[in-house]
Amino acid sequence: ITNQDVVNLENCEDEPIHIPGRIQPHGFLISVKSATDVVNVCSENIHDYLRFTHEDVLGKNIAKLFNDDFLKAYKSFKEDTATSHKEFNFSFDDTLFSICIHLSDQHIIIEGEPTENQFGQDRRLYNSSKQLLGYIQDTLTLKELCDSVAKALKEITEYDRVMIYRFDADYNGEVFAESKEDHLEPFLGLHYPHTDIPAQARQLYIKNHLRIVGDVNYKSVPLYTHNSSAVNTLDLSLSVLRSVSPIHIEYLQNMGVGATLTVSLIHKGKLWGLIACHHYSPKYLSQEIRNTVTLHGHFITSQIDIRILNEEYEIARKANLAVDTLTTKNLNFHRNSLKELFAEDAIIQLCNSCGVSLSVDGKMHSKGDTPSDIEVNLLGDILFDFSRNKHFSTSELSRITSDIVSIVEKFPGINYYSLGDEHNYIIWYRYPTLKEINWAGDPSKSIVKKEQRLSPRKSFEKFTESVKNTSKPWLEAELAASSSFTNFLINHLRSIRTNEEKEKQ
Ligand code: BLA
Repeated sequence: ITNQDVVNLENCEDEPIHIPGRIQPHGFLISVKSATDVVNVCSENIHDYLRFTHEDVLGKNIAKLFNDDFLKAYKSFKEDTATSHKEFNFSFDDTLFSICIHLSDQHIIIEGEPTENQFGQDRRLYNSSKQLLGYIQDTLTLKELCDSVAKALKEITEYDRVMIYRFDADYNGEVFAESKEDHLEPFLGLHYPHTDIPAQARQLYIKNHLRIVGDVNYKSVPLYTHNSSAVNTLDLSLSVLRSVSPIHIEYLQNMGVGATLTVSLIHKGKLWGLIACHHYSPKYLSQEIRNTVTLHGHFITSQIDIRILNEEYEIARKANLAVDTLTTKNLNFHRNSLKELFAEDAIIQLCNSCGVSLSVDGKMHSKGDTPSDIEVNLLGDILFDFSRNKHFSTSELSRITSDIVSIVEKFPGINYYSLGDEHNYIIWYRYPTLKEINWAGDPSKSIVKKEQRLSPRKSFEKFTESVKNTSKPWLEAELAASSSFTNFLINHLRSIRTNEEKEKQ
């Protein structure tokens, strides 16, 4: 990622996507001032759906526009301060609408989309949810669960492609699971740069969990206030019809997509990923199916911790076993006892390293594949300063130093603990894993500047990047094991020194 992109990225993030002043055309929107019940904003297309035009409704009290049944629902929403969102089906002039009401600052926003009475759908949705519980019991890893959910959602929603998209720590993403029509090329395993979904969009998706673009080629509908002047201050963050960013529309067009559905996967308050669905022609979804997709999203996120724990459990068990092998040895309190510890393979296995060096008062002990003693001494000094005499681990040593090229290249994984001062420390090492990342398009060209306007990339052609000089990351369980062994070592060294003091006297 170059500096040029960083400049552009800030611009991408500047787009105020929550106040577009426009909606998608597959429904109408009116906004009512909560204090007065007077309509102050209306979409231009309301006449496509209801008896009146936007001029008819603007400035009117809502009681003059709708029948008693509707007003009852409106009032109950207004009075129920615990609910910020209400959905129901309602008929106007024999047309059934799916209605969403929510609060936006001082406004009550009412959105309506024509919907069909889908008899028998309840049972179908119930069955699919029941199936989901089955998946939860039958699948072990998070990956397996996501595969099953993608498959189930493809059946329920009938989108051409359903993906579970997962973010890394920098919000680059990867298609983690996918279910698609056979004739489509797979996106599974492809990576997408963080610039594809700018920060303000990710922020919005934490508040509003579901978005639909019904027809990528739609013509957006303006919102008007009194005197038919355009409105671009009404906050549509929680609106279901919000018109999406034109830059994102261009992106979808470049991808050849016709309609999308996206559901946020939120874990511990952060955007963990997205359920991203593509269709290659326009597509709309009933409220019931949308809710089912959202429910599936919750299923996934509720399982993240449990699944990761399952996967790490086995690693933790082995690591603890290795630590036990070492700490339950019957050691004497002389320096030669360290040799005994270093005779055990467990000392490198406890955190799945390829080697370990221990410096005690400047004397080096090592096991497995390690740098030379001279190199370790240099590294020890660097890590002592960098860690401020504490603990430091990395899978990419080159991030903190390029001084010792041979170590940076051969042992990019470093797990360091100080044992009190610069002459006493332990370091575990890891080899590099040559990693290839397949990007959907060159990530350094993810933003194009065209006639002073920002544009997404045109090409999603596979671009392979080799990442060198990184090891596998150190897992929580491996760090816990090395930390616990280090504590044992600190106590053991203390006993040795006390013993030496005694023997001197
Ligand atoms: C939004 N970009 C998004 C969204 C996705 C992606 C999923 C959310 C849209 C939604 O929820 O409907 C990206 N879509 C993807 C990816 C895949 C996919 C990675 O299907 C993978 C298969 N986008 C750019 C550039 C800019 C940009 C350069 O590529 C800015 C200059 C902006 N993307 C952008 C904006 C949004 C967005 C502004 C918010 C759209 C909105 O909600 O209004």
